[in-house]
Amino acid sequence: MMNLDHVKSILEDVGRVALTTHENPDGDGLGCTAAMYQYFQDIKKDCRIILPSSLPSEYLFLEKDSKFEIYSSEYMDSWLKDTDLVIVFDIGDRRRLKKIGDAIEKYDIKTLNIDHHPLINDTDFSYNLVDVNASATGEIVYDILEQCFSHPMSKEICQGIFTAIMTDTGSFRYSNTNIHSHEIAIECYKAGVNASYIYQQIYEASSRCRVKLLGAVLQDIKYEFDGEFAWFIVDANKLMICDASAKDVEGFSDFVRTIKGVEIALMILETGQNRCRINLRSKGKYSVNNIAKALGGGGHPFAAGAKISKSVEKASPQILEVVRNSIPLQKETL
Ligand SMILES: [Mn+2]
Repeated sequence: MMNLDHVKSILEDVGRVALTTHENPDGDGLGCTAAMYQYFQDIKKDCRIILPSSLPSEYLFLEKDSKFEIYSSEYMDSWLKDTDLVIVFDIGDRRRLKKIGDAIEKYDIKTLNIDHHPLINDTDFSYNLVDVNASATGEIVYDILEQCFSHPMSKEICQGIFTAIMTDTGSFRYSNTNIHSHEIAIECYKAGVNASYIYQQIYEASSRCRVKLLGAVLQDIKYEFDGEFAWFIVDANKLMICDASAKDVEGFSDFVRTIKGVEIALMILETGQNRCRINLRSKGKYSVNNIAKALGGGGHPFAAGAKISKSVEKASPQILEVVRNSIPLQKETL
């Protein structure tokens, strides 16, 4: 594990650098790449942001100078092969790099992992800067720029940092919110960041299809363990009826967790004929990352997920069994 001084010397020495985050990128990963990109632009370093999958529309406000690019080996490998370092933000699991991970291996590029997820395997990356107590990876990025480089925290940089922390703390409401996340928010305000503008871009821009889908989901929540466990399935049929797509479910499990008495919210999302994805949210009484881990995924104690290569019909009973076994076991140790 590295400290900030190590990271500083690596970043100072590096020539060409690529920035990336996990597939289906979220506000934390995108905010980090946007902030770091702006820093490298400011100091005139050769830098590109290369994402494993497309930018969700609610984050288009972070886009400037077409800086977000989607990985394509055909168009990017000639640039990528001479890259000295790929900085990977908020990844949680190396597999979430998708094809970028293959290119990194192929061209033997050094990697720096900056994250607040627990490290699964410390040999996955050349260097690791991991702090599981950080509310967001954006908090770590802020500290690097502020403490290592005393770089001016411009509005552009702070907009990325604020987006990262705001989205990962549920707008400064979740249990991971800490003093430092608020301190950084103050610095972002000072730099001119417009918090309500960012909030509206991300959370007040639901399509009608998304709201229709949420309505359908809410009709169909199942409760178990005296209402402590709430779960729901979003299958292809539901998506079709509502004219919605998988990206519209963002935030649904957070919403179900807001129900009184619910300690664990689970979403099972059908993502293909033999593929589904689960999202787990906990209010804090139970950990859910071990449940996700048992199903081949991972995450934070109170927010975790997994991808399962099975049909939703086959996977659902297995997923539910893992949760149903875990709750009484965890109860014993409370
Ligand atoms: Mn994060």
